[in-house]
Parts: sequence; C-alpha cells; structure tokens
Amino acid sequence: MAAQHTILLVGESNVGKTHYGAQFLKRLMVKACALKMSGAPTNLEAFTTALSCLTEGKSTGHTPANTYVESVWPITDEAGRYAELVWPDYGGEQVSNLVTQRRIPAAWRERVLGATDWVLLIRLHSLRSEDDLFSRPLQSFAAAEPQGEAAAYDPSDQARIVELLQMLLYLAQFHLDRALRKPRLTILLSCWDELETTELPADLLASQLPMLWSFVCSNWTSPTVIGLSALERALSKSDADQEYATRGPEEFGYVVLPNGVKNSDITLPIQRLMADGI
Ligand SMILES: Nc1nc2c(ncn2[C@@H]2O[C@H](COP(=O)(O)OP(=O)(O)O)[C@@H](O)[C@H]2O)c(=O)[nH]1
Ligand SMILES: [Mg+2]
Repeated sequence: MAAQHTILLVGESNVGKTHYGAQFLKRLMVKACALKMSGAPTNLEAFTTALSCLTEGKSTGHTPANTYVESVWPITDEAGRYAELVWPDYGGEQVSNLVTQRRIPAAWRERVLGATDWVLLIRLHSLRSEDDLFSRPLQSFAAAEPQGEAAAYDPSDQARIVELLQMLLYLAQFHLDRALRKPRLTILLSCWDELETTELPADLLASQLPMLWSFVCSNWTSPTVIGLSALERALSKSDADQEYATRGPEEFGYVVLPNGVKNSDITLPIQRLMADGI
C-alpha cells in the first residue's frame, strides 16, 4: 500500500524525540489512541529501550547513533488512511552541526524530499532567550558598545532553527516565491510541562521566538503549533517515579491543541495530519 503521508519528525538533540517515540509506541501497543500500527516498524531499539525505562518510572540517557539510522512506522487511522512515520536519528549533535557545517546525510536528504509533512520539535525551555534585535527596540542597540572584531559570531537559537528550516527547504528544492502548502509544517513545543504556561501554543511561540514565527508564517500557508508533554513531568534517570511505575507510562503525557484544549492522546498531532488530506 502506498503511503498517503510520509511524516518526518525532526528536532535538535535533547528536545524529547526518543521519549515522545517511546510514549507514542506505548499508546499504539495498548490501543489508547486514534492510530494503529499496521505492519512491522523498523529500528525500534532506541524507543523500546526508553520505554522499558519509563515502565520503571525512569527516563533514559541520551544514546546518540553513530551513523544515520531511521525508524519507520507504518500507521493507519480509524478511516483506514495509511501513513509512514519517519524518525530519523542523526547521531548526536548532527542536526545542530548540520547548520554550522552545512552537511546532510544523503539518506536523510531523500527523506526530506519525499516527506508530505514535517513535524519540528522545539523545546522552548532549553533555548537561550537572549535579547536580540527581535526582542528589543532598535535604539537599545544603537546605544550599546560596539562588540569589536574579537566577538565570535554565534547565531541565536532561533536564528539556528530558521537556518535549519532554510536548509531543509533548499534541500527539498522548494521555491519560496509563494507560501508552501506542501510539505505541511507542524511545530511541536516539546516538554510543555516545563513551561508552566496557560498561553496558546502559537501565541507562546510568537512571543518567545518572534523571528522564527515570522519566518514560518511567511513561508507556510497554515502552520500548526501544538504543545506536547510526552512525559507530563520530569523523570530522573536513577530515581524511579513510583506513580509512573504503578500506573504505567501510558497514563501520562498530553498535548495542547492549537485552541488550547488539552488531550491525553499524544498521537493527535499525527492523526490530524492524516485526516487533513494533502
Ligand atoms: N519534563 C519533561 N521532560 C521530558 C519530556 N520529554 C523528554 N524529556 C526529557 O528530555 C530529555 C531529552 O529527551 P530525549 O527523548 O532523549 O531527546 P532527543 O535527543 O530529542 O531524542 C530527557 O532527559 C527526557 O527525560 C517531557 O515531556 N517533559
Ligand atoms: Mg534521541
């Protein structure tokens, strides 16, 4: 069966991709979600390892792949629509390096080209919210001391994420003379529980990363922003969370939909993409 959607999940290191995958997998296994696994997924090791830690109420350490590895999950929704979920693992810091070194593994390039949907995970809590041109009035920079030649150029976190999207767009050879419909873009604000906010996901992104938000809105016709807390709370690698171990990891985690409504089905961001047509 040809996939109607190929959904690529990307994000820098440590944003929560592996734990999201592990929780997603568990929801599929206990059938506590809108989606079903409809065949044999490949390369599940990283996710099943994380899942066995979660079952004990612990989080798992970061185990970067040495090479490019991808896990592909065949998924169907309640209406029988078929999608492939692609979780690329690019070896440690590769996504961050990608921007500085401008190199992309050939296999990943194929995936970027072939995907109908991009899901970008961003962990706002771990980004530096330093002042820059986009968060302070211009006058405050005019008054500042000149930095001098020695100051190294270090792009802000949001500039790096914009650069990442630019590179993906370039790779996939999209023309930006018109806003894109395809690939559609969903931004998942991961580890949402860390943010302790009641704002709508898109409003929060717009206020915290205004340059990125403006880039996204000018290049995509309808970007979607969803809050994701795959774990619902911070877990330690060594001290087990008893409630987690007793109730099971599938009892934890939620998404905050664009309208602010919370739902415990963390597969909804994917289900929505499958239901929307191309
Ligand atoms: N508080 C909180 N922490 C999370 C959540 N998801 C993941 N984490 C933590 O974030 C860290 C990075 O997660 P991981 O899945 O390894 O990120 P990856 O490098 O993108 O695969 C781990 O220490 C997790 O315990 C969440 O929903 N809430
Ligand atoms: Mg990982």
